[in-house]
Amino acid sequence: MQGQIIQLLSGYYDIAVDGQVIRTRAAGNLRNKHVSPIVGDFVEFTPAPDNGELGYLTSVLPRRNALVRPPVANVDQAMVVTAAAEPDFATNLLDRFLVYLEGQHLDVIITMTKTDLLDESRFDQLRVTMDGYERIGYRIHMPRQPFLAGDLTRLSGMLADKLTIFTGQTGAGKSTLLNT
Ligand SMILES: Nc1nc2c(ncn2[C@@H]2O[C@H](COP(=O)(O)OP(=O)(O)OP(=O)(O)O)[C@@H](O)[C@H]2O)c(=O)[nH]1
Ligand SMILES: [Mg+2]
Repeated sequence: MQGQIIQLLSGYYDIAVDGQVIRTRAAGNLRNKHVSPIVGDFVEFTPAPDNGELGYLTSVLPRRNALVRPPVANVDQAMVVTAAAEPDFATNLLDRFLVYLEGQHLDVIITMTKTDLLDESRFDQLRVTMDGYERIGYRIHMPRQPFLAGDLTRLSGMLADKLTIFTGQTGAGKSTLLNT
């Protein structure tokens, strides 16, 4: 059978197949091939027999791409989470993330968080800056207030059926956004 690894946990590989998650271990021959399966890998596995033992992951299919830190394969797109304030927005920091992701040939969505901390003039100023990024091809998510239902629906629409990584400076609001 084939599926996609969604989690690695102390030697176990959890594989998603048709909306189900199946826990497997690596087969011995896979270890000898020096292949380290990572999250996002499409793999072949032998399902568990009915005696309560786990199934075996037998091979890793070719990767479309692979990131190193954290290790994740077959990524469709990246969400760069960038704070409008606290920490202050800086184009050079955003650009560094974009350069790395362009090098990986990933589509990018830029999400601006913490816009509630801006007054109107600063918001308008940053909106002009982000319009520049939009003109060169980036999708921008920059709501005037964070976490309004309609904006979240639009955002989750952009994530549908895509393996998306979330990245951005510490404190930018990645966890808060994901949890919300
Ligand atoms: N005012 C405001 N605060 C926010 C918003 N989003 C996140 N925060 C706050 O910013 C702080 C950092 O948010 P996190 O979600 O932990 O940031 P992170 O990107 O996950 O950070 P790391 O896990 O360190 O990489 C927390 O105190 C959040 O409550 C927002 O839209 N507005
Ligand atoms: Mg976090």
